[in-house]
Amino acid sequence: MPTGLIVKALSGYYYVLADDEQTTEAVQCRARGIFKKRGISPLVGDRVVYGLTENGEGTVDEILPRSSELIRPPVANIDLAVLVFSVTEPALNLPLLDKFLVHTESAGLDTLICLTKHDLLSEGSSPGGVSEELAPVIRLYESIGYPMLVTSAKEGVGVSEIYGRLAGRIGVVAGQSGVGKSSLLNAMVPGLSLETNEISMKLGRGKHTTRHVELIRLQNGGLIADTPGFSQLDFLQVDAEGLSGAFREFAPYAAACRFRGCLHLHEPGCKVQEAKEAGHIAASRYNHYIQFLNEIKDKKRRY
Ligand SMILES: Nc1nc2c(ncn2[C@@H]2O[C@H](COP(=O)(O)OP(=O)(O)O)[C@@H](O)[C@H]2O)c(=O)[nH]1
Ligand SMILES: [Mg+2]
Ligand SMILES: [Zn+2]
Repeated sequence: MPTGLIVKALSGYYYVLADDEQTTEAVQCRARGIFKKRGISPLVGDRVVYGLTENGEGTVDEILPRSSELIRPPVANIDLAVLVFSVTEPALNLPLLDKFLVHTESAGLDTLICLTKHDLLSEGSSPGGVSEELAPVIRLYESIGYPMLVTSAKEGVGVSEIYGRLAGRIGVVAGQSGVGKSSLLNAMVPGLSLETNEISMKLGRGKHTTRHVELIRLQNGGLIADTPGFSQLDFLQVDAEGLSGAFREFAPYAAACRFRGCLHLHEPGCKVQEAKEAGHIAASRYNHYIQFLNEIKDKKRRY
């Protein structure tokens, strides 16, 4: 039986791209009833075994083991999360960036941070360089170990770099609405014309509100999913201790805290707090950690 990749899920159908190179059209498939019974649903990004039925459609018969699974957006087997933030319009939102990073860390994903719409800042920037206000942000996240790209879909800056990092991998683009995700993809894929500036769509209530995820094929063997903007993420899967683990740069200090399970709040002998006081951990990162910790505790209280 043939194998393939689910590139789109819509209205109960799964669109499977065959692994054999002959076919380029995705096969429209239903999932077998057995999945529902087991409480499993196929996800975009799933590698599957499928069968063809007489009417030219198919059935997803088996889901091959997943390497990763995101709930929001619902995608499996992601290799790279591309987090898109505009430097302005909307303003760079570092709490949200840190929140996204908690998610990508706890899902075990590689992450690439793109700061886009750089053309809008260029007045104050040094020639060919990065504007002064961005430099410390870039330095901070690079020091933690996150690759950063400064991009502009409008001027085609940094687009081929994102493309190159997706070669042979499955990526997902995530970020607030209006930051320029679709514009970046349009700049990356010749002939692609994803709708941009979806604000008008949001206002038109009653319009099609189904937010589906679709993988777009790149010529270098990569696949990338655009996602509808989401400004809010909740921490359903992350608990208080997991949260600390999702702040990468805390790890060497957290390991030396006096108490096991230290939450780095006011505990004596907390090396994370010490590192923050000494400036080895950025105050912004520590503060966001505390903020998220409170959100997780609030959430727990409500259940
Ligand atoms: N100046 C400038 N505007 C951009 C850039 N990228 C996107 N935009 C604009 O920002 C708005 C939102 O872009 P869109 O791609 O729809 O964002 P999305 O909601 O994240 O997919 C649109 O009006 C775009 O034209 C950029 O690099 N520079
Ligand atoms: Mg978009
Ligand atoms: Zn501690």
